[in-house]
Amino acid sequence: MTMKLTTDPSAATLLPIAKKEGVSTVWDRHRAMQPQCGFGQLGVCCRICWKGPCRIDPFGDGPQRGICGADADTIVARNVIRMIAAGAAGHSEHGRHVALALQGVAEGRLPAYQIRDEAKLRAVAAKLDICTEGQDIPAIAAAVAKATLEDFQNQDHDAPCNWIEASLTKKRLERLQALHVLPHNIDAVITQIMGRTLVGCDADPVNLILGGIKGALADFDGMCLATELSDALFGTPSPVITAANLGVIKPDAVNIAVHGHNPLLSEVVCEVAGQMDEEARKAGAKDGINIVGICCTGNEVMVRHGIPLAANYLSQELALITGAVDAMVVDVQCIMPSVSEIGACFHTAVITTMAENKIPGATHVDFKEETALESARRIVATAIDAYKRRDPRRVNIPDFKQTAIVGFGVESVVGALATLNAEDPLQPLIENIANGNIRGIALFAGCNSTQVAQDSSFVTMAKKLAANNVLMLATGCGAGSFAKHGLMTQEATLEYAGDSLKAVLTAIGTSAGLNGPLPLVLHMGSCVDNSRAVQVAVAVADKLGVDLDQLPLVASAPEAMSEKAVAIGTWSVALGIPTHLGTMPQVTGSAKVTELLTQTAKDLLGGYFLVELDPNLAADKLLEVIEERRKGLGI
Ligand code: CUV
Repeated sequence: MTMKLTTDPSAATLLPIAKKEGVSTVWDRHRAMQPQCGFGQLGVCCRICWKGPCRIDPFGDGPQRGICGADADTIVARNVIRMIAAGAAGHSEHGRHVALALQGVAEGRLPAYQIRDEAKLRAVAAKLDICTEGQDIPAIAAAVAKATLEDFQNQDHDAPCNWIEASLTKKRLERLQALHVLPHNIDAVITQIMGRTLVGCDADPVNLILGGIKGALADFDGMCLATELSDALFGTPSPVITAANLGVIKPDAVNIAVHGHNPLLSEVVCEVAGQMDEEARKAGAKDGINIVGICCTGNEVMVRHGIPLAANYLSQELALITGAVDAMVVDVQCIMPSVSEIGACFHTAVITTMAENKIPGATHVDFKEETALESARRIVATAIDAYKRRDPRRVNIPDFKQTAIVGFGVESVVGALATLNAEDPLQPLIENIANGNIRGIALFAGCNSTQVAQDSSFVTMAKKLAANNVLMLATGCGAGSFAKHGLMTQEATLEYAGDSLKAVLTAIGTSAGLNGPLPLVLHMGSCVDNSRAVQVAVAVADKLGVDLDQLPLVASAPEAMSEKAVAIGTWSVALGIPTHLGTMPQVTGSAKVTELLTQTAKDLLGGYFLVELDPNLAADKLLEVIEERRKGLGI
């Protein structure tokens, strides 16, 4: 039974305990929800006004138009672009927080933060075309923050956002400009989507989808700036050896799980935990404080500091069922509201921190950048207090953890390649792609979903692509899956990589001082860090003088579920990348929208969605796409 729900080995220990304790998990609720609403699955349910809800009969017998006259194409298109708007809002709100924090640091207002990576800040300034000559670090930070915040303020429709302009190939920008889908202002574009999808507004599915693509590109803009400014503030990732899965929770430590997305909170919690370690020991925790990560906050601190990852999305509740998490500190996004109830079943303090993200039953510690240290101290003290209430008889920490070598940002990938060719670091990568040692590159991203046995599609696809010599990058819960299942190890490279891929990864890893190959899948970070993968692709495309839609590059979200994944997938398509989805998107109630996203997009943008629920077939299809692209390049 367990294996149908999840392939995470720690679930086999913990699900029976959940049952015994009377705790319902995401999988219980999924089962209770069956059968799920078919109209919703097809995207033909419209709740945009309250003459409705309306739904279109997919079999053609019942109503083909809603009460206002909207047909399935209009309804599906409106629904999907509202998802994009929500996803873009989440990512760019995260980005805005980081940009405002950078501004605060520049102005000396935020004692908890500093510019930890000055070189990165300078590189970002150069990228944004900001002159830094004779400027000190605070002045550069101020100028970078200003240029970034313009992406939320610019009112000139013809002037694209600064970050997107600095982040794509020239050809791609021209192509997107010609379609009028380059965003000029993240907030405005999101607002436009909400406005044009009101009752009685935009009814043209093509026009709606183009508006959605613009929203998705605003999402991309928000991600680029979130990633790069976080690097400047908190450090740029470099390879680090750590571990993943629930076995990283320690029986004799005060365990604090940081969960959500935004590093502004988790970074300070990590720092303060170090300072309060002695207090935890005094409370009886002989291993002091142990921070573990969940979801993308987990990925952020994992790639920057080697903090171990306890869980990806679907196993967040299992972390609590170990009975050994003393505090779960959450910020924004992907936090199941059920965690407060489960925490209450045990001794766990579930702590919300963001004014706009509260959960009934959780403790709220208001987090503001200005008073971050105080809040973090309160959070850590709450965890130590909770630890004192922990019942050791209810502790069940599964004995599963895997080593994971993580932290492959653009800088570290280029740095590793530079050990082979210092003058022209990209050359070895390009050579190996051209000669076929590496057939292509696949970026795995996105969530877990209860529609797929947790992690199974990620792992199945990765093993097949590896055997076929595809270089793999990963972010988000995809990265979490691979880390938990041991695919971010050198052993995995030796076991699963095809011969030529193995040879390349070994050559790079060895010359970069790793004493063996690079791991089979390179962990690039959180969801916003998908922008890192694009940066690598843009560098390769620029060097070859081609556009992104010519590269043997594919993306896959085999277990996607979040509206954010809809936004990411759509910009991926807009950048020219064939993008696989392994869960059924809620658009199939409109043949027109489905065709737009899976076929017309190919002509307009070069990228397109490819939906395949079977991970084996999906891998085959991506391999075919890669070969087609190679042919196009004549390699
Ligand atoms: Ni942002 S969005 S479930 S945590 S990847 Fe994980 Fe990643 Fe999806 Fe959420």
